[in-house]
Amino acid sequence: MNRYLKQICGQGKVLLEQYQAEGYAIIKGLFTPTQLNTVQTVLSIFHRNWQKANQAFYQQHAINSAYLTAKQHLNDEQRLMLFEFICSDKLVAIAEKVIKNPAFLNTQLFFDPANSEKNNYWHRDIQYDFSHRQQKAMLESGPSMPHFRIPLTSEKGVEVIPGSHKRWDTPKELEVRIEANGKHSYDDLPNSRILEVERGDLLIFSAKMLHRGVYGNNRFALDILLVDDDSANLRSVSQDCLPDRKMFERLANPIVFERAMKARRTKD
Ligand SMILES: O=C(O)CCC(=O)C(=O)O
Repeated sequence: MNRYLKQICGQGKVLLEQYQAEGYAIIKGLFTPTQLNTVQTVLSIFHRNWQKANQAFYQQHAINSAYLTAKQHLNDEQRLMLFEFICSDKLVAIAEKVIKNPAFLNTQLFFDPANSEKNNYWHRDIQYDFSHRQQKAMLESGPSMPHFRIPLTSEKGVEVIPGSHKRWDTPKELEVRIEANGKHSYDDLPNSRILEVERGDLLIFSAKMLHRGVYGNNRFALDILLVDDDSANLRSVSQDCLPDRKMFERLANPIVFERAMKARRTKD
């Protein structure tokens, strides 16, 4: 572990406290240019192939893609590079500060919409699968759902409502988020904070909180989704997105993927 990482991990309590209190934390200059160059090469190949396969969706709606480690758009050598990065000592040491036993859930790639008319939108990631009652319960307890965002360009980042990962919406926030009473989900909200990030930084934010993307600066950011190994969400991880057995010996911390495999095996 290098000196900087030791120092960050030594500040693990501070990191955890900020993440728990505000729903996000930024670690400046964590990644070296060499690490990022390797990842960027693979992400660019993925993005080109994904765009070709999803032209209409990309042109009209998309702001992100997912399942980067699957076999559809990358060969095994390229996938291995992503797996190596995902379970590198650096990321895992930091993930362990905010999650007890980190397990791999998914990856996403965020970019600027090709459609310049596309507005950003306030949301919580839990709103798509759960009722309001269930969402409220998940905000009171339940897994924290961190995204580990690695920006490949300096970008305007994500706009968040600090603290909203553990409380329900104010009446105004709810109207905007669900577009009630003539409000739009892109309307500005009070008490928001824009989390600008630079290449080299790591942003950790809870996807349970009220947030929206801030488009521009040709953003290109990898989100790694890790969850605690007892999360029910792990049952949805596709085998196709996990490393093959023979790749395991090349990985620094294969346990992150092994936990996901174990959860899949016990799903029935
Ligand atoms: O960067 C964005 O577009 C927002 C991020 C987001 O919506 C998400 O991670 O759920």
